[in-house]
Amino acid sequence: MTSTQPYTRTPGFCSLCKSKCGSIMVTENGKFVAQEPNPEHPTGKSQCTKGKAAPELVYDEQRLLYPVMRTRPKGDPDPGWKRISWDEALNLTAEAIDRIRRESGAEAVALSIATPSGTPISDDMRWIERFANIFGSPNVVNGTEICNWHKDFTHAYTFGRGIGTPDFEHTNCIVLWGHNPGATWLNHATQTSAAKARGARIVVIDPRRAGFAVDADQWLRVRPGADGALALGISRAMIVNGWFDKPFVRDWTNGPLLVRTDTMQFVRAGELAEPPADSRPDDLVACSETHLLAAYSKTTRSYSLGTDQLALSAEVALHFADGERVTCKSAFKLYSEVCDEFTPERVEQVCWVTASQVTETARLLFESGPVSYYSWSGVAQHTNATQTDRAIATLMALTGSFDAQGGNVEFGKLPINDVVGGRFLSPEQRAKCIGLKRFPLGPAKYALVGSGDLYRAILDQKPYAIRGLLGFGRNFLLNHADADRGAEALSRLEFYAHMDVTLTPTASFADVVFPINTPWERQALRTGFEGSATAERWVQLRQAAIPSCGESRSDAFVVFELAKRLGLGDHFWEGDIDAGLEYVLQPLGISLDDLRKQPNGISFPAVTQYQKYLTQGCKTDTGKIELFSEVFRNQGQNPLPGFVEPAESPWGAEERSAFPLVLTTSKTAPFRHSQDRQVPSLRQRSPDPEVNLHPDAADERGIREGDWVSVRTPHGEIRMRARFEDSLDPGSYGRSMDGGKAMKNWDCRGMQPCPARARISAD
Ligand SMILES: Nc1nc2c(c(=O)[nH]1)N[C@H]1C(S)=C(S)[C@@H](COP(=O)(O)OP(=O)(O)OC[C@H]3O[C@@H](n4cnc5c(=O)[nH]c(N)nc54)[C@H](O)[C@@H]3O)O[C@H]1N2
Ligand SMILES: Nc1nc2c(c(=O)[nH]1)N[C@H]1C(S)=C(S)[C@@H](COP(=O)(O)OP(=O)(O)OC[C@H]3O[C@@H](n4cnc5c(=O)[nH]c(N)nc54)[C@H](O)[C@@H]3O)O[C@H]1N2
Ligand code: SF4
Ligand SMILES: [Mo]
Repeated sequence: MTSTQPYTRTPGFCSLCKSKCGSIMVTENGKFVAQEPNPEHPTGKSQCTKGKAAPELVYDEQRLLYPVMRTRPKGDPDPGWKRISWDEALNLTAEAIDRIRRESGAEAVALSIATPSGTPISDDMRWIERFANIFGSPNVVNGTEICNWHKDFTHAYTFGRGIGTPDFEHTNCIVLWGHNPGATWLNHATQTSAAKARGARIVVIDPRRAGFAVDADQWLRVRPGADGALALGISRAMIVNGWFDKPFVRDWTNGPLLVRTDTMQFVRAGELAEPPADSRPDDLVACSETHLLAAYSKTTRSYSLGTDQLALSAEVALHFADGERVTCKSAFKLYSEVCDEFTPERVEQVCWVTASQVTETARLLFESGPVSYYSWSGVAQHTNATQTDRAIATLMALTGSFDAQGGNVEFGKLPINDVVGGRFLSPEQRAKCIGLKRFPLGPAKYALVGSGDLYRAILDQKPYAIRGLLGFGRNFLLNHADADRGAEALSRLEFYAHMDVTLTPTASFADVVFPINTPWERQALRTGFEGSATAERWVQLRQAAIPSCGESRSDAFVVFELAKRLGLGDHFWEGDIDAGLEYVLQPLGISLDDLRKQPNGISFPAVTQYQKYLTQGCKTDTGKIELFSEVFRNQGQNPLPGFVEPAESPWGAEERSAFPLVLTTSKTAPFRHSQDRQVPSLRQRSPDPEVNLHPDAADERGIREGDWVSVRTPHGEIRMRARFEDSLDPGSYGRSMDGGKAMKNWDCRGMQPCPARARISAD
């Protein structure tokens, strides 16, 4: 490209997926012609095929370019879309949700949001969440239950914060646990490769040998959904061989604290016949190797004895003030007892990983610290994700790398004004979140709702009726379980407005659909990229490379306009999005204009503070990393990590012969979830929905490579093309690459979350 050509090259960033790669947007005579990597940007070293296909996404013929409303009944195969003006669409929507709010309360209107890790909705997510809070709805469906619940939320029950970021620059060992960054997070993959090149060890836990598994130091081919047992088994090997950071576990986990074995609650000093000296009644209690009792204050997070005197593994019979004598064990001892059940031999049987690999991995983690890790969809999409996460998190606590250089850290975030505004949602409204009663520790605690709960509220009015939905992209029918029930629920909504780039199967149940533009047609402010200390302190305003196609607009525009019509304009800068963004930036002392002048972004000095727990403790109930969670216990959950067999596994199922295979899922590099199948350069890389299976499993069924086959679960059926993959477990295992989501297969409803029991047969 030379300067004589009529090209303009503007720095931006690609927001199509989690990676948020710094990019250069190229236009030619007002037409967007290319997106290229931007090596000067902290996340811009490389670009994937989807990023490269950006112009095809922009000029895609399937795009919705005008607002439309339906003219035919819901459920009719043809919604009879009629073009309407933006004003009509906005007025109709505002009137409908205002009416529902007046009649049934704001909680009767739910919001759904597409994933910010696989769509550019991240550009405007803050405004959608702000709208939910200010409008007053505690019912936001964002898919956390099948995506990130474990790593971002469950993790906090153990560590007081989410998984954080692997400190790629300093780590000596990276564990990829159900995460395949080569296909899903380019910036993570680039940094993992760099760490590997300078000698970091790589451990991959994945049922298939993909990405970094190919030449990992350890690749553990786990049975889908059996990760919890594997984690407990590795922990056991670390404990029995002494391959763990004992001083760290003693000082910074709640391992030394004593638990009554009769009630499974922490011992309180006040209940003891002879409380430790100088203790307060609500202090917790630990003991020394010689059974001298020590008080622990949750407030000061300190013991009355030096921690070097504390016994980590303790069992004592204590006299209580009510005259009872109760056996009490330290949390670490209880945890070790759970792990003890998972001998290498048992793990081999349950997890399909060899016994020797369990021990070798435990030793490798001990010898190659500091250890960092990332765990994502491979763990998230199972019914046992919460307990599996507890098992993985407590295993990682044993390494002592938590928040240390080279471990998983929280890099310093930029001080910006929060506009999401959780404070606007009153405690009374929060308490109305539809899943809260059933799962008080789950997503509902954060005013988030699973699709199952949404469908129940719409169809069964339980706990009350959801009557309206504002759908920001989320494609329920292709990405969530039980699509038939989903379709039924969506068709029963009194009012449903959907915002999308294209008319999806989910949108076909809407009353009104708003056309949303693509990232290259809109401005977006990003305050902090992920993956490194420098990236976290990078602020950039992406400018629109071209005007929006047709009448498409951003999600922010929809939100700001709806707010005005609902009398909430004062919370939305009376419709002035730039004013809102200026407010976000205020504490940084920079303006949008400053950012416009520096389109590559502005970097703020990166200061990484490691081991913050040394001064601040952990934001958990006991102020320490929780091997034992009284919070879980008090809600009737297992206070200790444990292995729970996933609900849909054929393991132990009665009618195993009907569905003998284990089906799981993974993402493919060219596509994001239900998207991108219409993009020619991407589709040619994977023209058909594919199921991978071991050649022996195929042979048994008379299936040849490339055959169309039926994949059945107890819930539904899909046709896919068979691809052989000899890295999979040979006996009884198949894997769906494309869980019923190809655009050409919009009618493939009914796939369940994984692992599912499945049967694969020749067509
Ligand atoms: N079988 C199977 N199911 C899965 C998964 C799997 O791996 N296998 N993965 C699960 C995971 S991790 C997730 S996060 C969910 C994802 O579930 P969804 O968030 O529903 O994911 P997508 O299919 O990417 O749908 C996003 C929709 O948003 C639209 N869209 C794109 N850009 C924008 C925008 O800027 N604004 C708006 N308003 N809309 C936009 C797209 O056109 C598309 O219709 O799926 C889950 N379901
Ligand atoms: N190209 C592309 N990139 C994406 C997305 C996309 O759709 N396409 N989606 C974005 C989103 S929303 C998300 S959540 C992330 C997810 O990013 P990843 O977590 O990397 O996504 P997956 O490929 O679903 O799962 C990771 C690995 O888990 C393995 N796996 C399957 N079952 C199990 C199991 O039971 N145990 C273990 N240990 N592993 C298992 C799969 O074989 C796969 O290699 O990707 C983001 N980036
Ligand atoms: S990995 Fe690809 S799709 Fe994701 S942000 Fe980077 S270029 Fe865009
Ligand atoms: Mo996700």
